[in-house]
Amino acid sequence: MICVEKSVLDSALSIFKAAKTVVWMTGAGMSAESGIPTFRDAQSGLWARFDPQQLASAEGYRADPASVWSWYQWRRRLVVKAKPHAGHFALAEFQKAFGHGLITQNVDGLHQLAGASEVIELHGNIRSSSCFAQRHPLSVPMPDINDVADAELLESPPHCPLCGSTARPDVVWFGESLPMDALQHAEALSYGCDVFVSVGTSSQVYPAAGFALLAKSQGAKIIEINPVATPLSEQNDCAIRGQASEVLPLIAKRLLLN
Ligand code: BV8
Repeated sequence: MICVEKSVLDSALSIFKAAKTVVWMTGAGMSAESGIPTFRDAQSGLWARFDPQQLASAEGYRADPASVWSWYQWRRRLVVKAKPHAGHFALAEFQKAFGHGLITQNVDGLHQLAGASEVIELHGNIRSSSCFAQRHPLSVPMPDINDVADAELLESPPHCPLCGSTARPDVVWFGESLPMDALQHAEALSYGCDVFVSVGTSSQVYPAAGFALLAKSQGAKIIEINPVATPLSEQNDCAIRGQASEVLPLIAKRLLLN
């Protein structure tokens, strides 16, 4: 339990209360407390046992489709078990009550499960699949909720009935371009906001990590919610060193009830 200093919270709240347009951008740290490992946290992160940069790439898939597909099936089992936490619900409330923008790097769909309607998914969504060669949509059901999430389980990807190519998740891999609509929508929101809040991201993956800098370049205030500092921290107007599931409801209590 990380206690947020009252002075820091008050400073963030005064920024929110003076704001006209607020944009939130979340990363893997937003889903950590829902049981989905982050990419970088040493003790449980995806990097700890695998090299996501290798596995989350077309080269990695070409080299070994079964291992990459199995890694995603392991992650899909964690996603199917994951529930949104109080932080996800708080962001959905900010969207409903104040029209705040919501951009996510996450592929787990937890923001939508918490009731957020307009979610800009920069890196796609692990819940849907398509074929590697032609991107024909494939319906590959999410694993059963009782499936054991076994990272060692090796399974072959299903084949596309149209072209015979094998299945891949509908996420954006390293070296792949982000969906143009998501990119343009995120750019427009970042360009036009006067407060940009970064939640649970190490701010190391681009172009996502660039949106806070774009907002800053237009005069927006930057708030960072993360237990630790990141490369973005030197741009912060306010850093709340805490966990998403604790900090966001604290802000919601003060913003929504006043
Ligand atoms: C592209 C889907 C171009 C897959 C992911 C400059 C410009 C453009 C590109 C680049 C560039 N420099 C380098 C690149 C290449 C690359 C890149 O950024 N590499 C990095 C490693 C340097 N970018 C790309 O390849 C992008 N593509 O630009 O294409 C192009 C142009 C033309 C033609 C062809 C290509 C594509 C990047 C998208 C990759 N896909 N995800 C999948 O999920 O399998 S990225 C993936 O990693 C996640 O989606 C996420 O975005 C990223 C991990 O970052 P975080 O979310 O920040 O997570 P992380 O674990 O790092 O940090 C968690 C944080 O949470 C920590 O700070 C921790 O302290 C905090 N935390 C922990 N617990 C909590 C918490 N915070 C709050 N509460 C808690 N409880």
